[in-house]
Amino acid sequence: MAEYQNIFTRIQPRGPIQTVPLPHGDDTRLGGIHSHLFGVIGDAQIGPFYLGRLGLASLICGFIAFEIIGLNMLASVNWNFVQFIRQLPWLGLEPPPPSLGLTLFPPMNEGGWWLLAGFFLTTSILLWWVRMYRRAVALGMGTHVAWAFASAIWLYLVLGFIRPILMGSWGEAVPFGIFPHLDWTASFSLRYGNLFYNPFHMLSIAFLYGSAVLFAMHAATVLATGRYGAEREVEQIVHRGTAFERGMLFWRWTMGFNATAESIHRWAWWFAVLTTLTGGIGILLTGTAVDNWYLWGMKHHIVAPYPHMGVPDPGPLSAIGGTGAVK
Ligand code: 07D
Ligand code: 07D
Repeated sequence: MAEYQNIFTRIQPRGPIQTVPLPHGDDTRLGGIHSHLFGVIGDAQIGPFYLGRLGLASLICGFIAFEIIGLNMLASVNWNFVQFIRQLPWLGLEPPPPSLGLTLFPPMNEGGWWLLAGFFLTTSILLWWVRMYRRAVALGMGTHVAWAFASAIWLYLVLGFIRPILMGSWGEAVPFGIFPHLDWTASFSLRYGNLFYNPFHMLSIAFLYGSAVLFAMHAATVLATGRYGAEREVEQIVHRGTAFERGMLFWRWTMGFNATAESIHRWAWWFAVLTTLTGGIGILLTGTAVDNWYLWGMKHHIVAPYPHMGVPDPGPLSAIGGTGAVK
C-alpha cells in the first residue's frame, strides 16, 4: 500500500483546490495552484493567498524600506552594480551619529535615510502582525502565532527604537546590512563589558538552545511513531493506545517523565517566546541600568575579582595624568 508522506514522497494526491468560505466583507483570495516541487517538501497546494488591505499595505511598506536600504547601498559604491553585488554582505545603512541625538529630521546622508527605512520597516512588521491576528480570528483559531511573533517584535523594537530613545540617541540603534549588523552586535557586547555576564542574555541563550532541543525531541518522537499515525495529532490526544501513547512510554522509559501531545506544544511555544522576551529585557537594561556587565558580575560575585598583583591598573592613572608606575 502506498503511503503519503512529505519529503520522501513520490506520490502526491491531488484534488480540487481546497478553500473555506470567508466572512462577509473580507477580500477575495488570489491564485491557487498545485506544485510538484513544493509537494516534495510540504503541501503541494500553493495558495489561494489572502492579500487583503493590511497585507497589501504591509508589503508596500516593506518594499519601500527594502528599496531605501538597497539604493543607499548602491549609492555607497558609486552606483556600480557589479560592486554592489560583490560587496553586498559588507554594505550598510547606518543610523544618525550620536552627535545628532534623537533628532527627527537628520540630514538624509547622516541617518535620515536610516530613520525613513526604519519607519517603513517597522510599519510593515506591525501591519503584518495585525494581519496575522485578524486572519487567525477569521479562521476561528487562537491567536498564539501572533503573540509569539509579538515577542520577536518586542526584541526588534527594543534594539532599534525603545532603547535608543531611552539612551537619547538613534546612534545606539542597529544599522541595516548583513555584516554591519554583526559588527554592531559584537561591539555592543564589548562596549557594555561582555554581554555573556548579562543574566538575561544567559536566559535567552538557555531558551534558544532549549527550543532547539525540544524541537529535536518532539520532531524525532513524532517521526519515530509515524508508522502508528503520530502525525494525526488531534486524534492522538483523545484516543487511547495511539502512537503518542507509545511515544510517551518511550520517554518514561528513557527519562522517567513525559510531556503529552498537547503540553509539548506549550513547552515549545514558551521556550521560543521566552527567547526574545528575556532577550529584549537584557538589551533594555544595557547602558540604561547597567553600564558594564563584567563589573556588574564582579559586584554580584558571578565573576572573580581581578587578583591583587600589587600593580595598579594603568588605565585610570593615565586618564588623570598619573604615571602608572609600580608602587
Ligand atoms: C530561518 C526564517 C527566514 C528569515 C531569514 C532572514 C532579511 C535581511 C536585508 C540585505 C532565522 C531574512 C533576512 C530580510 C535582508 C538586507 C539589508 C530565521 C529564519 C532567512 N537579524 N544575526 C542573520 C536579521 C539581529 C545575528 C541572518 C533581521 C540583532 C548573528 C539574517 C533582524 C542581533 C547572526 C539576519 C536581525 C543579530 C545573524 C540569518 C531584525 C542579535 C548570524 C537570520 C529585523 C539578535 C546570521 C550574516 C536567520 C548571519 C544572522 C537577519 C537582528 C545577530 C541576514 C531581519 C541586531 C550573530 N540575521 N541579528 O536565519 O548569517 O534567522 O549573518 O531584527 O550569524 Mg541578525
Ligand atoms: C532578531 C527578533 C527580531 C526579528 C523580527 C523578524 C524580517 C524579515 C523577511 C521572511 C533573533 C523581522 C523579519 C524583517 C522578513 C522574510 C524573507 C530574533 C530577532 C521581528 N549569543 N547577543 C542573543 C548567543 C554573544 C549579542 C540572542 C549565543 C557575544 C547582542 C540569543 C552566543 C556577543 C544580542 C543569543 C552568543 C553577543 C545578542 C538572540 C555564543 C557578540 C541581542 C535571540 C555561544 C560578540 C540578542 C540579550 C534571538 C539578545 C542576543 C545567543 C554570544 C551579542 C539567545 C548562543 C558575547 C548584542 N544572543 N552575543 O532570537 O536578546 O534573536 O540579547 O557565543 O540583542 Mg548573543
